[in-house]
Amino acid sequence: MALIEEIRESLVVGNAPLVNELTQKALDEGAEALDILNGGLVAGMDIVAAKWKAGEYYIPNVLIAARAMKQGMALIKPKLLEGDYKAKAVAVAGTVKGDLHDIGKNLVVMMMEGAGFEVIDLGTDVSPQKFVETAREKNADLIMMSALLTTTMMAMKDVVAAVKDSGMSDKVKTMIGGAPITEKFAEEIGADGYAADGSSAVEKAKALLGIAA
Ligand code: B1M
Repeated sequence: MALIEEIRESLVVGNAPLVNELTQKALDEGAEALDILNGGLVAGMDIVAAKWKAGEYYIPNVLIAARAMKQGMALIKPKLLEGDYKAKAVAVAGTVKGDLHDIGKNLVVMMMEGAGFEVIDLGTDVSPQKFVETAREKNADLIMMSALLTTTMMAMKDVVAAVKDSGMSDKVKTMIGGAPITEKFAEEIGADGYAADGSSAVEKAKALLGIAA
């Protein structure tokens, strides 16, 4: 099996040390960082996402694979930055103000990164101002909010309003998710999109930004 295919397969089974070793080997042998990214890491995460969607994989499988991907990414990132690699789009992600739950948000961030997006993760308890300021500073295309508490859901509305007030609505789309969130709630607060899980978040982000699947 070619080295890049081996990276992909090792990622699918979540073998982070092997992904690390094979990625380094591929770089040492002169493989292009972009080929490792697309053919190995992103392709591997695509398989993981499909397995998750099909119910073959559970959350721990996804987290373990995503961790393996992060290790490979850390090795190739400096090479990518030397070249003219451009992420599919830039997203700013965070759990909204008052909410400290981040397991689901981290999972979504990893899936987005695995799909080739650059994600600036602001962590938890993020204020509307912080979302907006960061989106402006990083010239982001998308703001991604997570909430797990019924008491913090409404903070999403404040972020949507802050984006509107900032005059960036044409440039920055908003997407929301989390256990208590629904499509209907997204419509009610004027968010551009809603996704139920990590793989649908990737699909929705691509659809909102007009990126080919
Ligand atoms: Co809390 N908690 N918690 N908690 N906690 C819940 C959410 C709760 C439902 C438990 C319960 O009572 N049955 C309840 C909320 C009730 C409500 O609001 N109706 C609750 C409560 C009440 C609280 C506290 C208030 C408890 C207290 O202190 N009295 C407190 C609040 C703290 C705060 O945030 N200010 C609290 C604290 C905590 C811990 C710190 C102990 C811990 C969080 C640790 C952490 O995240 N680092 C915790 C946990 C772990 C949970 C449960 C058990 C699990 C949540 C989780 O991680 N799920 C949860 C009960 C439950 O859900 N069964 C509960 C797994 C995760 C992968 O799923 O986050 O839904 P989820 O993410 C999914 C999707 O929702 C989606 O994709 C993910 C992958 O499928 N998704 C997005 C998420 N974000 C998205 C964004 C997108 C798209 C999709 O686009 C932008």
